[in-house]
Amino acid sequence: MLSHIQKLDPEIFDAITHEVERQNFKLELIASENFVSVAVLEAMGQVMTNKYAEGYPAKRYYGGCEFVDIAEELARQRAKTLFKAEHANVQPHSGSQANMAAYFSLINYGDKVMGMDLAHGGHLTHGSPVNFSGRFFNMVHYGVTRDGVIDMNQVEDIALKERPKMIITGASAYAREIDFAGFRAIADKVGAKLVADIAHPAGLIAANLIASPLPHCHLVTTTTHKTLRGPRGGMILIGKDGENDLGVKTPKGRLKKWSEIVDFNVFPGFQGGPLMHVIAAKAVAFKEALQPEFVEYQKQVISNAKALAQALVDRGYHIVSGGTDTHLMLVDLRNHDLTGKVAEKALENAGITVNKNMVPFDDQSPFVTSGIRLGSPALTTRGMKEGEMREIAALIDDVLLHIADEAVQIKVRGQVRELCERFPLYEM
Ligand code: DSN
Repeated sequence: MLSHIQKLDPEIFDAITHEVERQNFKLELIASENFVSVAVLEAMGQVMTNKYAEGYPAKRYYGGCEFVDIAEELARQRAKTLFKAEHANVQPHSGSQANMAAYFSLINYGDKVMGMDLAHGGHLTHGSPVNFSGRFFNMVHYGVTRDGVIDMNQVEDIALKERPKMIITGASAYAREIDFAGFRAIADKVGAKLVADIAHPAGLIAANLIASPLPHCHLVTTTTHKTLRGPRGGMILIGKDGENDLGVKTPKGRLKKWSEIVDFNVFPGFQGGPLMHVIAAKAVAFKEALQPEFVEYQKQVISNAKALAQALVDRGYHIVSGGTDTHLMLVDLRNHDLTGKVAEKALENAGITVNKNMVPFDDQSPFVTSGIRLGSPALTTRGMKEGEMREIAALIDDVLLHIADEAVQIKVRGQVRELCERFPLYEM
């Protein structure tokens, strides 16, 4: 494996080899990460990377697209089947670019948009002032209550007061199911368009384990690499396509359908040539996600997250909102007198990879934070179950209770390695 890179570029070969080792022998608890199959890896590492294919299948600006057309058409069809969608655009290079195309498909520059506060679990592209969303649009925010949950009455009050043109729902660090039907009722009340960003729970939604936003939203955006377990990338879905009543201006004049306006905004709006090797890998991942084993996997993702959350609660940790309905949880470390930054570092030294994360009503900066976010998708892919989650809670507790004790970190690192060896991942 990788023998050509080894010969040509030993530095990159070494970096990749060390990364394979890191993934194999450390505990990956970052909620937005997963391990793709070797079939998905193969699809990404093949010659479709060489091909320019601006445009869409059967309507390209380049010759020689007959085979990449097959890949993109399969990816689109499989995505539609998986999410019960009438339209899928599989070209966005990332979730952020999918979101950017979604904003400009539904509203105009400068319009008012309501999104979840980043500090309460939202995403950068839901209105952070340092992101395009906060710079190009007039953003207002909703958050969670002191109990850590979204209160739909509060969301409605803010929407009625602010009257946004668009509402973007979805989150990066929210452990509970989102009431998409409730969001649609509020959007209709104020005449707003509704977008759901399902980057985090997309796999759980595809497996029908939590409610789908597709019937309720004008557009749905996602990444393809989190719970969905595909290659790194983005996608836009439309539950029910229809006549565009939006009045969004394009240099092409008034496009007839929402699918047309979305496709126009992805290419040529914000992107040039699509990454055809990644689109082929998306198709492979969607095929995997259509198999019955994928549903079993997602059920285990949720059971594992619940088991980990409960084991941490039993050890005295405060989980925001008290638990999880999904694949992730947010641990508020204030009752342990720890910051997220210190905890992330100590856990990393012990072979446990997590990310520091703001908790609602945090008084620490985003670089320090009072919490850590944990997720079960990657370890569930390795085959770990509830018993291993309880073992991992004990390892986390050991490190955090002895935060400055390097000997404990070294001991736990050994235990982590043993645990990982029981669940082999990639061949070296
Ligand atoms: N940065 C991703 C996450 O970790 O949730 C979201 O884009």
